[in-house]
Amino acid sequence: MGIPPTILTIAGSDSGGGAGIQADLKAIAVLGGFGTSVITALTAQNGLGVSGIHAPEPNFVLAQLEAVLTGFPVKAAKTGMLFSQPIISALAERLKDKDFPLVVDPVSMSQSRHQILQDDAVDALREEILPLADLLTPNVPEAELLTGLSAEDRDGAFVVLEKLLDMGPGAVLLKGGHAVSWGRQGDERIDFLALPGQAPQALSQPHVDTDNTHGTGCTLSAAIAALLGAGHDMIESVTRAQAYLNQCLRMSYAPGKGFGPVNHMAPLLS
Ligand code: PXL
Repeated sequence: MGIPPTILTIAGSDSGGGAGIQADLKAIAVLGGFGTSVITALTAQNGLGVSGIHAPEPNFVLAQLEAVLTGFPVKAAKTGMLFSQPIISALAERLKDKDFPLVVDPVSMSQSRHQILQDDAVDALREEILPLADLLTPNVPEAELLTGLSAEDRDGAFVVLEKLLDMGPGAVLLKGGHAVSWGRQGDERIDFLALPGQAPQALSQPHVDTDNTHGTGCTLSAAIAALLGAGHDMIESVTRAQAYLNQCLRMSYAPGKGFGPVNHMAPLLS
């Protein structure tokens, strides 16, 4: 057995086990990576919602990052819940001279619509983190929050993609899904991948009818990072990660009250 590539997740903890760091480490392991983590915040959470958030001092977030970067040959990373402006600025300063691809999931709300990014952190995310991203993976509300524009219809979504690319990431994956008309085509659910100088590409997956969707965004971005770290190119990493998430949705279940998570183990069970 070769040594698995080290993948880093920089994100929040979900005590409910389905999103955040817990989702990321499971996805990374199943896709063949060795997962390391920098925990930006702790959420007290279950399938019904978030009841509390506690964030460490930015210096301790940085101490975790320093320990991982000096101890492991990180091959790819992702960011999820970054929570506050001071945490974002501290991370951005240290990540400036990274030599691995970075996937940025610009998480702002939990599935239960609890705000997990502070209002004054949006500018820091846009100005300090987006330029460091090789791929940005917003859903529609996050894309609208970052640009101040509507992505409800397809033309609007394309303008939003252009505007997001102008903010500096190497590529943008705008996640459509059921929430917008352009995200639904019969039984297919569509995301658009935009690379600079190219028309956005529609990447679709068959719809899975389930309420157990907790952690989908975290899982997708962690899976993309794991695949980039294993040496796949951007399109291959995104499409394989979408297929992995689709499998996880098909085998999802609710282990407790409320919305259940996706089943990260799916490829090992089928
Ligand atoms: O949905 C994104 C997300 C990210 N990170 C943490 C979360 C959630 C959603 O609940 O709890 C820690």
